[in-house]
Formats: sequence, structure tokens, C-alpha cells
Amino acid sequence: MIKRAIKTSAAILFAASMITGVSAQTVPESDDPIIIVQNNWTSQLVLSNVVGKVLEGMGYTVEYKPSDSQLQFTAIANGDMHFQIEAWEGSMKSAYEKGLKEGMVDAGTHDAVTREEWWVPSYVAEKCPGLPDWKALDKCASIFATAETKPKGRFVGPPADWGKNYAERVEALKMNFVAINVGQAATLWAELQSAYDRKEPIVLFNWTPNFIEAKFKGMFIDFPDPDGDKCATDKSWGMNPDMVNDCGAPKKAWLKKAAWKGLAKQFPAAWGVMQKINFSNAQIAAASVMVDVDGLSPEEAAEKWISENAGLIASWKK
Ligand code: TMO
Repeated sequence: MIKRAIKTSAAILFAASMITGVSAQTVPESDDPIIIVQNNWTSQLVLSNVVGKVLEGMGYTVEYKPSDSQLQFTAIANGDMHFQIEAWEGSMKSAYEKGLKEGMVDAGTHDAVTREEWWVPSYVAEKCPGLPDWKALDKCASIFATAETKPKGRFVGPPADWGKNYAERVEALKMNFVAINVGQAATLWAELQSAYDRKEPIVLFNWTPNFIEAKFKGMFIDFPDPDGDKCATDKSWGMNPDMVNDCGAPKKAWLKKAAWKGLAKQFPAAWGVMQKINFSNAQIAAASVMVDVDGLSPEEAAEKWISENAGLIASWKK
């Protein structure tokens, strides 16, 4: 009944547009699913659900597909997936740019300024003078040693699909560390919590915006600036003349959206919303706090986030 009523009003709208000459397409323009990419960190899971729920509220059919954060851009270029809400410069720049060459569309840059980097809790600075400079960290490497890495220090690295091979950086900068990757983000936070409780030295991969700043005091390690693409592509650049990756990630990095090029034609109103979505650091951090501090599921957090940001969401639809 409701479907029929909607169809009828669509017919009236269509007739009206014929008379006025204004073309008014009804939303949804297609019942095919819009496929939203999901990755394996919290803010992305919450905010991809926010986008999906908003589009469902407009009448669209939404599906979610998990994807590797490096391979996703080729899948979006091919139309196997349609929209990614959080593409991070620090870990995904080259994969993102490859996707653009393959036909993926840049759906805009968020206001949020991001950073993905090695990070230590504040109490580590007392045991290791000169932080956050990376050379000072390297001098203290032995305090981060574990049975597995001694006499070198352990760097608790990210899941492999986040695309950064820190073993390469350690080698290029000739650091006294071994990068040990975790399998999932939850392991990073479990390692941090257990070290934090005992005030034991730890250096791990972290990023901002994230829930960490609401719960733990600490600092990112300052490595040499990557100087655009130079560090990643030019061996002769930087302090190691024989290797790329002798640098850190950018300190003020972008956060972008990515889309399948067919969205504009098949789902124009949804595409309009996707282009307008623009998150700040505070909005992204709040999304991850709801899950990692308050214990909601990503779906529950998305509902809450939507109810707390009703005005903002209305502005996306204008
Ligand atoms: C891609 N990430 C935000 C987890 O560093």
C-alpha cells in the first residue's frame, strides 16, 4: 500500500514536471543497492553506517562490503563497491592515487586534518629524554625490548592491510627496532592498556582523530617530513641515499572520500549527499569514542551519532 502510494505520488510529480518543464526525479532513482565499503577501524565502521542509514532514510537500498584498505580503491574504480567515507593520506595515498588513474572518483576532502604515526604515552618521555624526536626514541630503543625483539626495541605496528611497512622505515633509518604487526586494531589498544596500567614503555602505531586522545595522554614521534612524494619515490632523497621510506608520515594529512563514477548517473540524490558529507576532527573522534570508550556497537553508535547531528545531516540533503 505504502509502495503504491509512493509510486502514485511519483507519477503525479512526474506529470507535474511534464507540465512545468522542470525535471524532477524521484528518490530513490534506482532500487539497486548502493555498496558502502567497510574497513577495520572504529570511526570508519561508525561513519560508514551513518552514511548507509542516511541513504536508507532517503529510500535507497544499501549494502556493506568489507574491504582491504589498499585494494578497495581498485574495487571502487571497477564499480564492485561504490563509496568510501575515510581514505587516509598517511596510509593510503598511493593506493588512492592508483584508484583515481583506474577511474575512481575523488568525492571530496573532509575538513579533518589527520596523522598516522608511531606514538608513545606521556610517561615514556620521562624514561626517554628528547622525545618526540625519532633519534631520541632510537637511543632509548632497548627500553622497548621484548623477549621477541631484544636487544632491539619492539614497535607495535598496525595490521598489514593498513599499507605501511614499518620494517622498511626501520631499515631505511637504521633504527634499533623491530616492527611487529598486530592482526587487528583491538590488539593495539590491549597492548597499550596493559603497558599503561603498569607504566611500562611502549611505542605503537596510532592515529588522529581517534578515541585515544579522550582516554590516554601521549605524543606522536616526529620523523623526517616526507616532502611530498620525494621520500617514497626518490632513493637519493633523505638521510639514506640508497633507500626510499627514510621518513615519517605527513603531520597534517588529508582525509578524503572515494566513489564509483557511476553514482552520479544512477543515484544522483545520493551522490549529492555523499559530496556534501564533510567531517571535522571532533566529529570523527566522537564516533570512535562511542564504540571504544562507551562500548556501543558501530550500528548503535551510528544511530546515536545521527540523532546528535540532525542539523548537520539535514544540511547534506539540501
Ligand atoms: C587507517 N587508520 C586510520 C587506521 O590509520
